[in-house]
Amino acid sequence: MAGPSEKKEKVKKEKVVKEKVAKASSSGQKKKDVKKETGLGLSVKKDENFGDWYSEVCKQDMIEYYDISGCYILRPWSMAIWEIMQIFFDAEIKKMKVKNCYFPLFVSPAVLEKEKDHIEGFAPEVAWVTKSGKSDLEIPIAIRPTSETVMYPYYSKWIRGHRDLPLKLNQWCNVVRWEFSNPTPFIRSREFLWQEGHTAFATKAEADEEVLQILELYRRIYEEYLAVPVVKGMKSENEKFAGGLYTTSVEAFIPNTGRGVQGATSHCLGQNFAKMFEINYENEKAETAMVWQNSWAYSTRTIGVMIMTHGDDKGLVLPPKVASVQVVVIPVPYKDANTQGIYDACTATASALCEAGIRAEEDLRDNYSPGWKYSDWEMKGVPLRIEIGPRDLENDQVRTVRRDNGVKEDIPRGSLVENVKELLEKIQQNMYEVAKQKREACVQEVKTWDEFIKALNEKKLILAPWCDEEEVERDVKARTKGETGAAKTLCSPFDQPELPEGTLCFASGKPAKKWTYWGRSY
Ligand code: 87F
Repeated sequence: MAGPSEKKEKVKKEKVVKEKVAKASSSGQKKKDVKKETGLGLSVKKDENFGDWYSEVCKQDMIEYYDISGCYILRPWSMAIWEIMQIFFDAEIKKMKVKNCYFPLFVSPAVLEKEKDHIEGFAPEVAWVTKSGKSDLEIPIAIRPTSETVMYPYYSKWIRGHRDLPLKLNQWCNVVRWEFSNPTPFIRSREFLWQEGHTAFATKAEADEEVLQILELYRRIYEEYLAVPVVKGMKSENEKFAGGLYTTSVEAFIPNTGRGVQGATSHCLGQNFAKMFEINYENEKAETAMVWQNSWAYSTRTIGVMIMTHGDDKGLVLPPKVASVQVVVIPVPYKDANTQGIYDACTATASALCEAGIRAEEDLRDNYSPGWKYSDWEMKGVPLRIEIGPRDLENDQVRTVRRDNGVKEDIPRGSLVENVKELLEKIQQNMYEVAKQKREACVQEVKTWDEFIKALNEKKLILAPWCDEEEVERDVKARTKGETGAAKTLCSPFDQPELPEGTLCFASGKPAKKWTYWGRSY
């Protein structure tokens, strides 16, 4: 039992904590109050202040800021996008015989530090739980930043003979990395959602093949779902996952900031972890052999890349394939025209679309004008708007308005479903094409250091012949260090342009080995 003085101490401490909490939340409140109340529409333009534009767009419907820096609430509007990608990817990896599992969030220090080399550089980002209630834990517990060290002791246990291979597991989970550089919703947050796949094979050839199969799925998520063009390629020795053998990635590019962004990674770990965790098996010849491993992940960062790529001065622009509402139907009543008839037509239109598998919704709110609703749904990024007014009712048609390019078209109600399906496909395709053109316009081939610096200052995505030496990449980083971050390699594209005999490295003047993309990055 606590004595009176201890009790007093407890009350005092609780008061301090309460005050701290109140202060933290009121300062958050203040920020909100100060923010200009803009009503509908954004207060910043994408071209004028990209950073503010991005956070404003995110804050409209996708996320809510939280009272812990770098942590964000994913609201239904963004979570739905995550779920749609999840359904696609989960089904695809199941076709590849990958099975889902779930490992604990907590990692003991012994397990976390088992693989010293790999954890060393990352150590400052690991978050620890040190208390339960008011008492210190005897041994602090880490929160997973990734799960290699969590999972692999059990791979060692579960893999005994060649019949246990391949072992292909995936988990959908959250991870925590206590980042210190500026947090950005979706792009860099301290907690994020991802899938992490961890597989083990008898041969390197099988592992190599899977690395590329997974990378192709990541390309499809970006290009087919998010309508974001990406480059598939190999990471440099400096930029690969240090614990692995080689790293492949899909890389996106944000023209407004001139920054590359690593979209997802698929690593071949080689036998490094197998050695460390003794993941051995008895092969057909009854010899002891070591497994070959891969790991791969994509995260909620995908959503941020999509927002940055397609959003405009009116707000979000969602690709139809990931939009939780693909079509919104808005009544446009006019004076004493047949208002009920218009409302009924809207409901019927949305139902017909839903029945055909299109995600449609009618907006019958009677406290907003049609114009207000147009802006509201434009801000939310809904790909297609349907308007129904007295004239449309009369002509047995509806008016469609595309979010991506504003094009209006009247379509007969008789062919509603086919026409809308076609329009959604066109929007999806067009969004990809436009994004690709914008990216292509930023690609700059350079041959010399001067050209490189000029292109870097012009926010280009730089493609340069490189000698592929670690020392040279480090040197480029050092020579380009500035307020906006240093330039580094993004990847060497698998699709290599021709490299004529005698081409020299732009940075070292040594013979070039390959073309590599360079730039500042997120
Ligand atoms: C931060 C703290 C501790 C990245 C970290 O990419 C450890 C790490 O290991 C860490 N940040 N990494 C590399 C993650 C590699 C790998 N893990 C599985 C992936 C794909 C999924």
